[in-house]
Amino acid sequence: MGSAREIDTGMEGFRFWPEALSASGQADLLAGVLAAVEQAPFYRPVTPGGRPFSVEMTCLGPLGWVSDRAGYRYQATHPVTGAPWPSMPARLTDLWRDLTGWPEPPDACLVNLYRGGAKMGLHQDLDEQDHGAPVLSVSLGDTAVFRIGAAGGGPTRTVRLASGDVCALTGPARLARHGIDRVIAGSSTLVPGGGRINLTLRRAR
Ligand code: MD6
Ligand code: FE
Repeated sequence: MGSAREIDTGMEGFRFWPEALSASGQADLLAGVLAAVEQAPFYRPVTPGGRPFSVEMTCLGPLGWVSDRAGYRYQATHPVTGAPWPSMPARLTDLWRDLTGWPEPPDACLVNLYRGGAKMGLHQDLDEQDHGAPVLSVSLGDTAVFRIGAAGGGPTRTVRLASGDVCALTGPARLARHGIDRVIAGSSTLVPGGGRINLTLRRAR
């Protein structure tokens, strides 16, 4: 992996690259993502229990993560349009290669949009086949208060994720519990219409 700051989360493997993307790098990446998303509009999924997420979602790449009454899974098509997910911008797959050093490219990128008080409850990323592969997270727009704690329970701590920050769950932290407590509205002007966009790159299969 590239050089990262190790944050004391009580477990090894949470890696943090503050300001990994310059202002122009953030703008270029966001433009690429928003262009792709024109073919795959944000939608609001529901949990298996039928509760709508406060976060809006879409995906890029061969596979996308979806949630509905039938459960959580990866699938090759957008659940609303039925079309294949658009491909990931090359700068995103380059970032994965440069920071994770993982020998295979990501095959799924979940795009989360936080607006108007949206947040995400504590969860583990468990739907991927190989939990040995890292998950890489790129933050764009408003700063988020990210909460993380060990898989088995115990204390959690928070880390602020600002626009251009990148973090990864690797090794023992790969199955950490994590979520977004809140997003600080108005802390960035990057995302048109305001809010935060988070990209998580994974190896789903
Ligand atoms: C978010 N992130 O930042 C939610 N998952 O909007 C995640 O759920 C996440 O940041 C796996 C690895 C890193 C993450
Ligand atoms: Fe997650």
